[in-house]
Amino acid sequence: MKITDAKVFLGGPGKNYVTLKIMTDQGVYGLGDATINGRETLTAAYLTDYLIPNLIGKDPRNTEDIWQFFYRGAYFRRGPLAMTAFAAVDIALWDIKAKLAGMPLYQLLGGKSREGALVYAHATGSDLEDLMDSIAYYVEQGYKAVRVQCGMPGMPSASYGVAEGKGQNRNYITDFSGIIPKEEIWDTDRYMRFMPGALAEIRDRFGPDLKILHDVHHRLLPREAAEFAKAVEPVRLYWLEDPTPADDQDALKLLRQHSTVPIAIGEVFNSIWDCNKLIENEMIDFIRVAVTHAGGITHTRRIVDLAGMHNVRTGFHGAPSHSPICMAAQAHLNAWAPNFGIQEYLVLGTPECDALFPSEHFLRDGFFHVSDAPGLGVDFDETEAARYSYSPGSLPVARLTDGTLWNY
Ligand code: EZ4
Ligand code: CO
Repeated sequence: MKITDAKVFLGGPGKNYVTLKIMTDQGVYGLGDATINGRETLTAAYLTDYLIPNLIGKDPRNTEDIWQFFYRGAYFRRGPLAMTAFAAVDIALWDIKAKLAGMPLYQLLGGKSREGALVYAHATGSDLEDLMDSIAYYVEQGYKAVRVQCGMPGMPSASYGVAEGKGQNRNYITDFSGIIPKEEIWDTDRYMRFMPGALAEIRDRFGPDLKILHDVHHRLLPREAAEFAKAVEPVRLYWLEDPTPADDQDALKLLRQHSTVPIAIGEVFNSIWDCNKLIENEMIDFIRVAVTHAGGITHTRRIVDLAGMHNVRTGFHGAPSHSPICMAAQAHLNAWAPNFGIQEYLVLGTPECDALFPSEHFLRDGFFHVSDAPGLGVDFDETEAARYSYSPGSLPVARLTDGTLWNY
């Protein structure tokens, strides 16, 4: 069996999805995703210029050897762009393998460990009352877990995760168009004074059962993060996400000495070498890698197994910029993983998105149910794809009130 051709598609409804389709001499094809927010043309180029020419003629069933060929063969290892491009190939090859077996992909990983996978939604508000309405909306929809992000009184501009405007159609992704990023102002002192009290009010309003998550988005120094984690301990968060930037695998030592709040980190990691110390030293409770950004199923499965040995559960990244192909791959890992925790789930469920990526995966009462179709269980409509093209965009940057560039 041989790979005969592969194509990259760039674009989608409101998003620059990078979709890979690998064709074989037996008619079976596989789909992969190389979407990386704000750098989509680069993973597309990595695929087109290097990986695809090297795939032609290879046996698509040798997922491991092909992964090793690209990873070791790159000489300059790892990095988000390369690992995302490898992920697209790997996901597509697992799709082919499962289609050949006539099974949903999770069967090849070890079958189902649970029926539905717990997901969380994103509630957001320009102020606390607005956020309360947003949380109530998701609770009414049946969600058992909600991430809460809130605008802060006196903060000079909108900050990460916070909606502009109010009402049922609030969407915290406002306008990321253009290659020059928009700038936000971040005031750590105001955040430290406001947010713990706001989280306590949310807990009071919604009672003990709701799983409440909060994303600090890398904004605090290690000492500040420890103070914050202590302050929010009575709220009983499901998790506190990215309290500090994740580059420093020792940054959580102080926090761990002072607080038992569960910590989730890893959405910017692209390999097991970014998180092995965090996991082995049991500095985190949830690992947040995305299968798309961490080398695909072959590599992410190794991270999941290492995590499982150290009581770290999964909480894969699933922001709105993640394509339905990434989410399908994660759904199969979630169905299998013995140490599954929760899944962030925010794929744009619009008719346009469903038309481009038809699938039978579905969400019900706050749980994601994986499709039983052979392979990934998601397709790609090339006629629909012809409607879309790349639209330049960039994530914002953050500055402190004195102008110092900070962590977005
Ligand atoms: O900022 O996906 O938890 N989710 C997040 C996301 C990330 C974006 C970056 O591409 O932190 O909203
Ligand atoms: Co996050």
